[in-house]
Amino acid sequence: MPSTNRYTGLVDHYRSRLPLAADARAIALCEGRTPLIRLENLPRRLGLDVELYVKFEGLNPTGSFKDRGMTAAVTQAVHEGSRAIICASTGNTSAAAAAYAVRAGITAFVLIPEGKIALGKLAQAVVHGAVVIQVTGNFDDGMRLVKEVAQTSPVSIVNSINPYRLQGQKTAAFEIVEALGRAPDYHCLPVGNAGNISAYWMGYSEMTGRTTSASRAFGEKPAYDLTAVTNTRPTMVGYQAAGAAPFLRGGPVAHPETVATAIRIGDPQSWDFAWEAQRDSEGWFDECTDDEILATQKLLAQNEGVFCEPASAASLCGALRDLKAGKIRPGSTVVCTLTGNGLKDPDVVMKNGLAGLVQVPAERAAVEKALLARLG
Ligand code: AN7
Repeated sequence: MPSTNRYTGLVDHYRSRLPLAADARAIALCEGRTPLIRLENLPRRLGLDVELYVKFEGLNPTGSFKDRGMTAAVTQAVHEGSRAIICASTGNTSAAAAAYAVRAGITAFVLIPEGKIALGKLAQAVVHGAVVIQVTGNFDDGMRLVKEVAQTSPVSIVNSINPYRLQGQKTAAFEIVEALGRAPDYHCLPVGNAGNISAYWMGYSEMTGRTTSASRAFGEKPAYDLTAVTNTRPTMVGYQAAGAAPFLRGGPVAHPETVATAIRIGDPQSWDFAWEAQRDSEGWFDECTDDEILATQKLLAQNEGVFCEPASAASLCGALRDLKAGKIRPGSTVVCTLTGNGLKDPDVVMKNGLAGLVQVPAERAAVEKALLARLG
């Protein structure tokens, strides 16, 4: 237990609800406790009858939800004596792995796809001193290779096939139930490898005293606290990028393509867990085009002051569409997870971002003229 009330991170805070040894030293960066922001302008301007929140996971220490899973996975790996971790990544997992490895004093190996990774994420892996291995292939190739080399090399896999990753990530659902006093009616997420939607479903389920298949990876009745604090669970809704939508196609996609590089994944590792979430919550999967995703990223930034990365905007994009269509019941409470921070990938917004730039000589009159022309 921490010796003061200072919040140190989710491992110490939720230790009784996690399958970690009591004496495992938390490898932590104060991750978690991210804001649940109620959207005010967008629902009003769009005329939607909804209580709509975003869980802004971009405010975790490395700027994405991956920190939740990484603190748990690295805490366990170090407890087991591991000296090195490895992951394949579209960017955010590698950023988190790199940072938590530094914190633990161990080595991180990260396999990233050729090109197609946001520069900010690569910079994070580099600055934290991870060994960056660029694979001439995509994320799915990297994932396959990680599984192969981990069979013979002394490295711990910290992709979400590591069950401690989902354990850490389930705590986001705990925080939401605590903040709202109950579970939302709907929870919407972007889906890539499908670990996060599986983790939220586990978290919401455990808040009602139930288990899921992901919980039962730690035994039929897991040796951690399942005390019920609410009786309802949300309908889980997963949104994919149209060019990388295996859940819509019914099987792996060989050549995934999307501007939302974080979810450019064709062969999701948590396939069965995610279908369980869909089935048991009576939810659904849907897809968003790249244009819709980018438009939603901008809509959110320009109406609410929240800047998320493209992949994250998929959750809000789909939710707004399903709200307009009435597929999400009017009057509902809806939470969308914004998985990552927009600052990681400025290139995508700067492509057309300089179009509105106003250039003037360094003179007061010129600046005043520019102001007047825009004050209406
Ligand atoms: C911002 O970093 O898979 O469905 O290697 O970075 O749990 O995979 C990232 C995934 C959504 C999808 N939003 O979550 C990686 C990686 C952002 C992400 C997802 C990712 P999952």
